[in-house]
Amino acid sequence: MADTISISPSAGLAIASGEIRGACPHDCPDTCALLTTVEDGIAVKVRGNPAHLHTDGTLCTKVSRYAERTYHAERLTQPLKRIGPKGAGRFAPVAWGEALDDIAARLQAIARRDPQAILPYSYAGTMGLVQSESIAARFFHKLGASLLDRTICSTAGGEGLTQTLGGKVGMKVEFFAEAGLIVIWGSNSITSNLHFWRLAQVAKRNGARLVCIDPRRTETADKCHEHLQIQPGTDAALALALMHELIANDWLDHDYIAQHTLGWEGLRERALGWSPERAARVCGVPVQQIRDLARDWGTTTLAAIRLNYGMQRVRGGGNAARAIACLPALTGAWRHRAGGLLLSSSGMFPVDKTALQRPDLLAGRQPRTINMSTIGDDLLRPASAQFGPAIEALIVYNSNPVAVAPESGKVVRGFARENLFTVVLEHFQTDTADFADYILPATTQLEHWDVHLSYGHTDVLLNRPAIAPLGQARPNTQTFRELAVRMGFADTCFADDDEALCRQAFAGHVDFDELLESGFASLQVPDAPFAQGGFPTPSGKCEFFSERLAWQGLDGLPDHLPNYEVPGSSPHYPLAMISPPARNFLNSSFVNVRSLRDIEGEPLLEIHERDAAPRGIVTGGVVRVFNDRGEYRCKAEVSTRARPGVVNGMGIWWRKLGLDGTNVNQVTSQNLTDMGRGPVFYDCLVEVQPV
Ligand SMILES: Nc1nc2c(c(=O)[nH]1)N[C@H]1C(S)=C(S)[C@@H](COP(=O)(O)OP(=O)(O)OC[C@H]3O[C@@H](n4cnc5c(=O)[nH]c(N)nc54)[C@H](O)[C@@H]3O)O[C@H]1N2
Ligand SMILES: Nc1nc2c(c(=O)[nH]1)N[C@H]1C(S)=C(S)[C@@H](COP(=O)(O)OP(=O)(O)OC[C@H]3O[C@@H](n4cnc5c(=O)[nH]c(N)nc54)[C@H](O)[C@@H]3O)O[C@H]1N2
Ligand SMILES: [Mo]
Repeated sequence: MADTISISPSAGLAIASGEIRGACPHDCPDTCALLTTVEDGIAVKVRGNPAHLHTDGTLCTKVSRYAERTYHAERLTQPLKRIGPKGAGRFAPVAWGEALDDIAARLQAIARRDPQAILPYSYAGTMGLVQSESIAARFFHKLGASLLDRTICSTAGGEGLTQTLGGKVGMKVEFFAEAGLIVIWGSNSITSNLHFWRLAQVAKRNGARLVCIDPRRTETADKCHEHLQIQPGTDAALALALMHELIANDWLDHDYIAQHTLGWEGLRERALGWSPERAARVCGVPVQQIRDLARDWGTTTLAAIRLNYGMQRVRGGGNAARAIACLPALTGAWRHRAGGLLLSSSGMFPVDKTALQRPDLLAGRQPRTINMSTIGDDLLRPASAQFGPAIEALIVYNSNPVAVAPESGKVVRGFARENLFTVVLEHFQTDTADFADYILPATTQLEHWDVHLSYGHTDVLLNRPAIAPLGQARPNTQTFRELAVRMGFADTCFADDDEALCRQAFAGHVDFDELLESGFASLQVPDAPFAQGGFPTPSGKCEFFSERLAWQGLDGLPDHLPNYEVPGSSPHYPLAMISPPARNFLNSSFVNVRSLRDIEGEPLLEIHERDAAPRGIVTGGVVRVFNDRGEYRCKAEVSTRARPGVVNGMGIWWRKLGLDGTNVNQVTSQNLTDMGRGPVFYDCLVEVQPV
């Protein structure tokens, strides 16, 4: 099956007809294997590859529309140059050569003063290792541009996990199907991790108990046996109370604790301070729910946690991930392949980042690092001894910061600076592209090579181009290669083609011929990776106590850190707001795909009857959601999906496709998490009024 046509790797283009193996590029744990049907050079259908275990022949609604997105009437197919005022979104076509000559000249002029005034801004629009940070990273390293701290999604939880387990490691996802208890924690799996949900369904049919921990009554919560609808940002309190009950009832694996953990005495003492009653008050759930979950966790042998990043977008996100990551070691759940925890599997992949990104091109320079989560403040910062030069040029690729970064009022003001030179590589004229001086058209996954790891399973996937680039679109790599030539970067690494880069990513670890042949290859990972300990921490143990954190002057033990914006702490803004993903969008991607936007309707705020009634808010009415940082308008839905006191502003709409040219990030803050310097999208107080 598949690849019935011959592809010329050197040309990098597919022609004619057939079925091409690829990989879904989107920022999602599932990383599906794709089969694209091509007829006369046109991609007519994209489906899930049935030969790939984790994809199992099924795609989500969004990606099954990938051809619609690719051939979208508004796809950018030629370079554009700004002709109107900044942010007005008015552009005229320009030749590639002219655009690149001018961009290179502008960057060179800035770099002569200080290359750190140039900043790349990218995230996971594509997760492909080649079209994200390969030639682009080499380019910015060679230039000596500011480095970007890529914190916008997962660094708090990632850091918490690393301090406790030693890395982004955990259970193999397939074994959730065999578990007897699955705790789905901070994850709306039906929306954001569909292929895991299929495994949870298998377990459920075999008698497993499913428990969901989420402030929102999600579609996933509806289908679990139990839902702990906690107050946002109280997960660590809940985890500590669970430990309290494990201790009080001696539901502990003393042998596992003695052999494979570090810091038990301290953790024990900390947990004993968290009675279920105390946690119930903090979390806002019945005490019996906490006791019941502790009993289930303590008495089920095959007990597994599917943790996701939804719980770490608050001040104490890193600590919360740490506390939760202690639970499987306490009961020895790791002894079994269907026990333990999975937040992210990405740390298990032996990616050769040094080969791809070539940090040696810095040649001893140590540019400053800018945190992508505070881009609003940083674009508005003047030069200073502490900050260094003001940011004068921004090259954006694989990201839509004007829509997705917090406190967008400031982000917009920053992007609107007349003295900021902005280049955006994109598929579409997004909110961010509106502010560009040049927009450069990029290829989609159907049009370029790439290779992928996954953060939800343990297979490497290869993506072959299925069709020729649309119009004049170019892979990100090609754009940076050509810029490198114009900047006079002579290093031979800038000549590596995309297939060569795909080979470099896992060289020596993954058989590239296997990837070429089947489109995917599984890593060799033990079924129960920590059955005998062997955590990749400095001590080799599960570190309840982290010396590395203590050295940094932080608490070595996990604790509950209340949100920056706890309900009750502000007289004007009584409601907590979370802004989780909408099912038919992927962050801000797909918002412009008509058929998907039609399903989502309009930007929506879910609000509980108890909060809606006194404010005169009714379903379908327009409301303004506001705080001191800004305001945005959307439609209200009075719904028990919201817990009293918490509103759910479903994300992440393109600002210009919303009701008033703003979106939910108008009200989120640039505060940072306890670990990992991440954003706190779900730690946000607002007021809501009918309009
Ligand atoms: N359809 C779709 N799929 C996606 C995405 C998307 O936008 N749309 N986004 C992708 C991305 S970028 C990522 S990072 C991944 C993971 O994406 P996540 O952002 O983790 O997405 P969800 O799985 O929806 O999990 C968020 C859940 O956490 C809940 N939550 C909010 N605050 C708290 C809290 O304080 N505690 C707890 N326990 N729960 C809380 C929310 O209500 C929501 O149901 O999914 C990816 N998959
Ligand atoms: N309020 C609130 N804000 C959030 C979140 C939330 O839950 N609530 N979630 C946060 C999270 S988890 C994340 S990960 C971030 C996501 O933020 P981003 O990584 O910025 O994700 P997207 O909004 O999907 O934007 C990705 C862009 O990359 C483009 N793109 C895709 N592939 C390519 C390519 O090959 N080349 C080029 N040049 N461009 C490409 C797409 O067209 C799209 O416009 O948002 C964060 N923002
Ligand atoms: Mo994310």
